Amino acid sequence: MSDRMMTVWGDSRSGNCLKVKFVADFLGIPYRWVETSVLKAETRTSDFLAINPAGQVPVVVLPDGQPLAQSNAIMLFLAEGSDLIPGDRVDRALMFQWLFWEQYSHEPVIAVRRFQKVFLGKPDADIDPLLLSRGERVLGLMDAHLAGRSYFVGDRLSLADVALVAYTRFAGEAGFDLVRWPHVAGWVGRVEAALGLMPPEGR
Ligand SMILES: N[C@@H](CCC(=O)N[C@@H](CS)C(=O)NCC(=O)O)C(=O)O
Repeated sequence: MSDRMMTVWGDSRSGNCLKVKFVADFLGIPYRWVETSVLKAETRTSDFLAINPAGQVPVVVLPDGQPLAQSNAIMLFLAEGSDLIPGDRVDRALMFQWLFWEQYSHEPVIAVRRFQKVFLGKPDADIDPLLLSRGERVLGLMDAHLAGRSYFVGDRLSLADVALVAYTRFAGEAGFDLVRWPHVAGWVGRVEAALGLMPPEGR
């Protein structure tokens, strides 16, 4: 394997980590993947913390040895100059709008509820009920935005779609049946097809 290849430390059940894989695969960027389990606390070893002191995946190490963390920052780095970042200034700013919203309002609800249900095995009664009401609001907002358009920005695939699909495609595992949000369900299928992804098992 080439030394000039990027290394990705990621947990393949994490949407944040899969964002990096999706963009690298879509753009044909080579990488080696080091499976790093969050549940087994492999993000807490001294070797891992030397790469990312925040103790989180994903983190990549670029061919020159530079580490880079934060899924959306990694995607932006990988996709620079590609069609996944709109050339139009307003569309590009709208893509950023959705990327920031994904991190502040979407991921902390949909991903966290999925983590608690699937990975921690918590019964619904033990999960903060706000995660359910906030998740419904998040999906409602996305559904309204997607009514009459195919993608989030400029009617073409962009990093906004990749970031948002990463956990929305697992919304069922988080306890949100996408039948209630048909525009979101249609868009998930469209983005998965555009990225060449199979729907996750059980959906
Ligand atoms: N905002 C970060 C979030 C990263 C994150 O929360 N990673 C989780 C897995 S999805 C993690 O490594 N958790 C382990 C921990 O925080 O201890 C990103 O988008 O990369």
